[in-house]
Amino acid sequence: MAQYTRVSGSVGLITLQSPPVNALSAAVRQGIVDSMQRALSEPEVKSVVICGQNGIFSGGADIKEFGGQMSGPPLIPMIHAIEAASKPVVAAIEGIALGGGLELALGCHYRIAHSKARVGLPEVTLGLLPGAGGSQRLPRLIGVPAALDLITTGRYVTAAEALKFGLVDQITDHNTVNVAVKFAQRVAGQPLDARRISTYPCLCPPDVDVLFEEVMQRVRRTARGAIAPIACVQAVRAAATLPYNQGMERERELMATLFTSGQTRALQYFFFAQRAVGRWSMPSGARWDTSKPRPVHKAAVIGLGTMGRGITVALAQAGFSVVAVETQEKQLMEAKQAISGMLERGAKRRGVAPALDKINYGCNIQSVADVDLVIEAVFEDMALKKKVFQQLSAVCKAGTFLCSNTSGLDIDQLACQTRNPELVVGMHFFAPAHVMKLLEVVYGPKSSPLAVATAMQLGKKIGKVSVAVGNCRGFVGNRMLKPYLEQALFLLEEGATPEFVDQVLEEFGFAMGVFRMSDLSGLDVGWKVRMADGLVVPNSTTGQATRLRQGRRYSPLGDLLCEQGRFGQKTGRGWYQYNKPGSQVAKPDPWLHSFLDEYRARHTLVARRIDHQEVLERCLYSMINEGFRILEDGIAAGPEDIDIIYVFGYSWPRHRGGPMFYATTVGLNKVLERLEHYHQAHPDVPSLQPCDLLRKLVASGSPPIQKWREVIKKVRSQL
Ligand code: 3H9
Repeated sequence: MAQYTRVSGSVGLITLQSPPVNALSAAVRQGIVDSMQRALSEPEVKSVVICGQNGIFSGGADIKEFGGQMSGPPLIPMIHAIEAASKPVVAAIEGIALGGGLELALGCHYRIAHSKARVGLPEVTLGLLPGAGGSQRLPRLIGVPAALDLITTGRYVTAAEALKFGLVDQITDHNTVNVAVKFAQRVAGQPLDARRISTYPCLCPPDVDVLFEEVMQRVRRTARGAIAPIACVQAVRAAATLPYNQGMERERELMATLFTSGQTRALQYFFFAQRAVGRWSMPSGARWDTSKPRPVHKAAVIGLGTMGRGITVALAQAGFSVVAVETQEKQLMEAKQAISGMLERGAKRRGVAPALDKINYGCNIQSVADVDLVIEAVFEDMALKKKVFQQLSAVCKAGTFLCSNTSGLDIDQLACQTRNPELVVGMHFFAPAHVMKLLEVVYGPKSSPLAVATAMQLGKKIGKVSVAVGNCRGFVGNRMLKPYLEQALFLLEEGATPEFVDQVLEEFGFAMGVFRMSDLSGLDVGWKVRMADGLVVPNSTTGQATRLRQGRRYSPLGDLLCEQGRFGQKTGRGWYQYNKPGSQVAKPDPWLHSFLDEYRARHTLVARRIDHQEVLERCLYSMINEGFRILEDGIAAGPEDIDIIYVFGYSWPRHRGGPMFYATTVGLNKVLERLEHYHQAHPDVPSLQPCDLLRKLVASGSPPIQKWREVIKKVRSQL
């Protein structure tokens, strides 16, 4: 709702009241309409101020209303009525004015912002455009280039930046509402014609066509199939080329197209999923709201390879004191230099001082004795990690949390090396660790809710999206990657090329196809793991046994490449060829094509024509099937956890919501039917066998994803 009061005798004050972010729900819109009518009809009132309660102007349209029947007064005419009002209306912006919230402020005649406020039009991140006049008013107020930047990226700007753009008229460090009320008294009675943004001409640079062309090209390149950024450019172009009313008509048409696209549904699901993962729970019943974290002041990182360096930077940048330990003298010197460089570059970008003094380096594990939490990031080798955990347990003060950055090893085995296994959890960062948003917090059977809560909170403080997951081989992300990689290799055996498989996956929206990604991360990483698992048979040549391991189909293609020293980008050869080692420009490699031909001939495999659909279905549905198994096993508490991990950690296209949400858009029955089909064709590939949970969901009528947890609970209780 919105509360109306009269202040200082002549100012009508409208306060938006809809906690927590004063979203513009039907009740709020009705409140604004009623309050405006009152303010305009009361002769004593000479001007109006609109503000939000609890120091927040507004987080925009109420996203929860999008799925259902719209009720209450619509936003667009409401904002037009404010702009057309005969008395000056001043927006008092505290906290945030986002999306529809900023559009409401743009309908006001003046905008006063607190210096700590942030404003923006983030609709594009929800698969929409600023559809309450924002796409037409913003370019008229701040010019086409700046408006294109804000609307196509959805980025927020500080009050100071907003002032520079001319987006707000004044900023203040004092009580914004009081300042706005005084301002409103001052401007009462002044003419308003020059204050109505919809009447402004849209100022364009002389080369505006070139600008739109360039922006459109950039947006298409980075959108990876998302349609909202393109619609945003089209809407701003309408502002630049059409009279306001026609521009509004174009905004409405584009908005209608976006609203009916599946993409906005996926992105809205994703918005709520990001918040849902913070409400973690463990199979023991421990939960986010009943488990208190312990404060961490000082942390340590053990092992300063690529991951350890990134983790050290992430911690220092967030203000933590860090003890960074590397036992090899040469590595330590190199790491020091690299970390300082990363901190300096980051600080320059953010316009702050580099946090160099937050880090103390050491070459001895004894130097971590007094820290509150340790993150071990040594080489991915169980024996080595066990030794480190034994040492840490002996050295650290009582109560220190011991965390491992392993990407898939058994947390329980590490916990068993320590005196306090309840203080051990996994903190699986993704490379580069100071950039990538995802953190898997892995709890073992002995991990305490205190340890999980502390790791989750630490993740939040260093700007990560943290997801609590159970302990199993590969946790959630890498466990699901396995069948995906496996299918990609089988497709090569059956006739596809790496370029074709990658092209299909990139057209789907992945930043990188599976083979380009393998080349980037290094083929030798998986090779070592497979060797440790006893899967690699060196110099394997022919015979059915070569393609069968431990009773299931196996492709030795990756192993054969590694035997040739083809480890990917770092060696200049992998699934592709590169100009030189370390280069990132992948080119198809004729050698690889003949190698595949010879391989098929040796194994009497007849190459067949494989189409887009088969690549997508086999790679994605086998991965999704593993996701259902993960839910069934209780490794992830809900589908949102999996989807967040895949979007933030594995470049799954956000506008498709994540693998589990994507399954709902395909239709669970179709996913099941196709898995059955492929499993029949490949009975020696267990990852294609549909899992029980998927069957149960289909049998119970494919409920919406928000209801899956109930079915999962039932399935688990039957186990
Ligand atoms: C729009 O405006 C369209 C128009 O152009 C045109 C229409 C015709 N609605 O994030 P938090 C909930 S599109 C409903 O944890 P923070 C959120 O789910 C909108 N609910 O807090 C959470 O609920 P719960 C454009 C909303 O302090 C709670 O509030 N606006 C909305 O870290 C707290 O949120 C946006 O895209 C909403 N608009 O961050 C802004 N916003 O506690 C979206 C939040 O049950 N919002 N909730 O989990 C945000 O970016 C952040 O929430 C914000 C606060 C920065 C505001």
